[in-house]
Amino acid sequence: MKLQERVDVLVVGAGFAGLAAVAKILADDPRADVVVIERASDVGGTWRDNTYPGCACDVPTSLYSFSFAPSPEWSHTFARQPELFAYLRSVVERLHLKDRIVTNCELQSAIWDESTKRWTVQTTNGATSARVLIAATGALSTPKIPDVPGIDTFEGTVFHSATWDHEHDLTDERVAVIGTGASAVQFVPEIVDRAQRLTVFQRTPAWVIPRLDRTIGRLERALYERIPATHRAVRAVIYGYREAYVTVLADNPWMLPAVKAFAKLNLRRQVKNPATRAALTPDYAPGCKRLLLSNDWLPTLDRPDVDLVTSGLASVTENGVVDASGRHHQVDTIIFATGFTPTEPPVSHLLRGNDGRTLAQHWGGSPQAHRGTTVAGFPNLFLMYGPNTNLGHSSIVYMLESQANYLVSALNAMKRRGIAAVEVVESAQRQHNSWVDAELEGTVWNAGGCSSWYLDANGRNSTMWPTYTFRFRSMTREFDLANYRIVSDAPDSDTLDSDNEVVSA
Ligand code: N01
Repeated sequence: MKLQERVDVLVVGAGFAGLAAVAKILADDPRADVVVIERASDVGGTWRDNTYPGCACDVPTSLYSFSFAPSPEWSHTFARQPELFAYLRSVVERLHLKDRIVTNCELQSAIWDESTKRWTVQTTNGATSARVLIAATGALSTPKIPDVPGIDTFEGTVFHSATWDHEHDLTDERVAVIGTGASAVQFVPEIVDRAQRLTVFQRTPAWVIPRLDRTIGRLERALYERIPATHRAVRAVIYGYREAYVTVLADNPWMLPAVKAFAKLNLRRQVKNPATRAALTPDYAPGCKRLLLSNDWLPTLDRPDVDLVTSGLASVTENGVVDASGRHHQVDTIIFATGFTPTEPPVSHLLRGNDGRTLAQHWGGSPQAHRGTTVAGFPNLFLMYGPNTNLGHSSIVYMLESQANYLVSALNAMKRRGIAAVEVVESAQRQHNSWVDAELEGTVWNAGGCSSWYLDANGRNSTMWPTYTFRFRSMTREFDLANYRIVSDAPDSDTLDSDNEVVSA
């Protein structure tokens, strides 16, 4: 499909976030003029790109899927990547979204034009003009590879977990894995039998608890298909149980020692070598970094053919890696499982607001938005998975659907009132972020005693949603027009009067 020169609503990205947005817009108004651009050749976002061995969701799939597109087909309670990718493609088919998506089309820049009240957008497929821009580019889509001295001299193979090199055979190789986060715990147990020797570089140990995964049998799937209410009931139970995590992680951190005792028991049961066990014991509260779910990560690190290096990665040579104690480890392949850049999203460098500055310049290293979605200075811009919408306990899909409700409500408010554009007022944005900061105070994500990617360059937690997800759902149910500067179709901006009516400036 070709990108048209003018569109009412332009969505950037066709992963969970972009598909939630376009599906909800079209459900509300099937004739809406909405187009999605996607830089890759297919939809799926993170579930298209992350194909490393063992890649799976660590949130139960009944919850980690669209409420408006349930699938009775899941083979496991924690779905594997191929199934999630297939699911997103099936949603596109089911909801007839294909004609709305332009693939192989990457956003290059989007500049707000105050005179036309529209976004001027450049892409790899040409230019377009959009009244409303929805950035659904994902928070965990740009792999982060640390700048290790000597990395360019390495003569073996190097790749990141999110861009797995499937052409490369690890059989009988000496492999170094850098990082021990949510991705590493999934693929290391999958490759350990193939490699001759594995050297895992751990900077900070993580708390690990069992993954209660099971296959979903034919009968259960048939039940979900014939009586969808049963599937909805399961989803509701999982939702409630996951929300209960907040009671501990945010509201009652005094209960965390119980979680710690449980995780320690798990560690003692799975790792026999006392030195390895000591190296794998975190010194911060569980939940401060993402709690990892795995049944085979810890036993893998206890194997004699696996080295756990905790002194840190100092440099890379042409045939190996040097740890901080100066020891050289000869390896054939280095796999970086070093995560992403959520607090410095690349899209923030591509969007310019009404003062000509980029979103990254506005943020100065500390992303902030109103209700995680709109930003002062950026009229008619909606961020999916924006600042402070990430979760440590439940499904991001729930948050994305909430944001999609909010933007649909905004589009309707604009249509009803004949408004060309809305821009959140700075004081409302500030108030929201003060509230977020206050709620985060004392939670495990701020006060758990670790350094995590939830904290940005300025030390602010600009990543996590601080409380129950239903509070976000209620906050995003209705568009709060009173918190916005209204821009009418007239050439000059208008402001609100006390009754929230449009008045020409
Ligand atoms: O990345 P991470 P990930 N030298 O940032 C280490 C989501 N996810 O790809 O802890 C040495 O968690 C770093 O060490 P430290 C999920 O939200 C979801 O594993 O910073 N090491 C850490 O051990 C998750 O949180 C699913 O000290 C370095 C690791 O690399 C997010 O993706 C599944 C280093 C990075 O861990 C990212 O997970 C998988 C350096 N210079 C992932 N820099 C779901 O199922 C970093 N590290 C939904």
